[in-house]
Amino acid sequence: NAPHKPATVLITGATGGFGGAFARRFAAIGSKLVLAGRKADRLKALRDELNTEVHTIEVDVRDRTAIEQAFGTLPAGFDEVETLINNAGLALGTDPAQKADLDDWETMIDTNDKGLVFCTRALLPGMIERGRGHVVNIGSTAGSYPYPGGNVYCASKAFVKQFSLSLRADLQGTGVRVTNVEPGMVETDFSLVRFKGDAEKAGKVYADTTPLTPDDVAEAVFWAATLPPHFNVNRLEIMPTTQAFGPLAIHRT
Ligand code: NDP
Ligand code: 8X3
Repeated sequence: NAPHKPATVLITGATGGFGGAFARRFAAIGSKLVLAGRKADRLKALRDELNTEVHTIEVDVRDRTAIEQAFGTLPAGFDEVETLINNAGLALGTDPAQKADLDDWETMIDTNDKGLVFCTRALLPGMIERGRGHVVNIGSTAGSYPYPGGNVYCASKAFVKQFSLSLRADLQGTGVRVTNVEPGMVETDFSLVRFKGDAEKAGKVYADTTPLTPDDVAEAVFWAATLPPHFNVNRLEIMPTTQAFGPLAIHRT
């Protein structure tokens, strides 16, 4: 069976680790790409590297008006997005809730949740009209398994999981698919961003282990997105073999 080829794929956070890997994976089968991100130079470099038709959009997913405008006025040839990959997102800090920076919390909610909702809402009507589409959200194992200092990041990804499942309920019968891909540890700039540029602290997250790579995650997304249209993957949880679960914590006096 030849895989289903999404004609046009829109990727948010295309300037980051996962985003670039997703772009390369879909370019390899000739999907047209809409690449959204905040860094114009990285978008241009990726467009120049890829051997497929690419439209780039410089936009912050937290800017609702800008998202509505940019996604609502895609140029001919790119305006029928079949697969939306809601990937833009970040974690900031690992301080306990009682010490965490409220601005960091707001940024995570605005980006990981509100931004994802803005992007989804902007493209859903077109997908429904065409009777075909796929919203692929990048959740996280953090959305299922809390850890100390994960507080709002974990909660923001739990939102993504439940929003994905709720979307499925609303979209039944429309032909539009929804998948939440939930990776564990993957080496990208994620930890560098989380620790605000502290490379030593970020490096320790991945030291002496074998994390997943962005290409591994791209393979999972690609699998779900290229299944035949009648086949919906609701949730796809993936992690490195070297990662697993710990016991519940018990405070003893
Ligand atoms: P990166 O830091 O490499 O990439 C994050 C991407 O999100 C960047 O392109 C970044 O753009 C973009 N982004 C952040 N804020 C905004 C914003 N306000 N508007 C537009 N774009 C924004 O990390 P990853 O590739 O690892 O992360 C991608 C997604 O995967 C995130 O949602 C993350 O939560 C999730 N994830 C990551 C895991 C990991 O271990 N790495 C595991 C599970 C999930 P810019 O460069 O402009 O900041
Ligand atoms: C990223 C995975 O475990 O750092 O979503 O939260 S984790």
